Amino acid sequence: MDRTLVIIKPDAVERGLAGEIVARLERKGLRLEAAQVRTIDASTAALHYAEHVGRPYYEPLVEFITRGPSLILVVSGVPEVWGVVRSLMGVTNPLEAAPGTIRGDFGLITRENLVHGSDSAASAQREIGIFFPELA
Ligand code: FUP
Repeated sequence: MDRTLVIIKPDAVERGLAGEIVARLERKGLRLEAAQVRTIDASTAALHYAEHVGRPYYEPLVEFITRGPSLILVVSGVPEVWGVVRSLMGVTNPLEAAPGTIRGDFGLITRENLVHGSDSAASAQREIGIFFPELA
């Protein structure tokens, strides 16, 4: 899969970091294939985060991701591009994410960790289908 889904989450949009995050993806050499500012609704969030249903953080996670506009992207540029995006993002907990990564440079809170990137080629295909069915 040569494309992956990126969500620049409501916290990043609220903080004016969307451009910085897009710039990091572009400077790495990745290309934008689709981009849309959208407030994710509850049913779309439930589809996207289906694997997290039942976890203690699930309800607040859905509340967070639906609270305001996100910038949703499809990016390409290299085979297994999902892995490139994941390395630019850093690990889930921003306190543990390496400096130089998006989460390591800009975050403090696990729930509000600025950015989502698909975690496999199969996830990329599934998630692009949720947000950009016309590209699937
Ligand atoms: P990641 O793949 O790094 O985005 O992280 P996960 O798929 O494990 O989790 C998805 C989102 O759930 C995270 F971005 C933040 C949230 N989360 C929590 O709020 N608390 C947790 O303990 C784990 C995840």
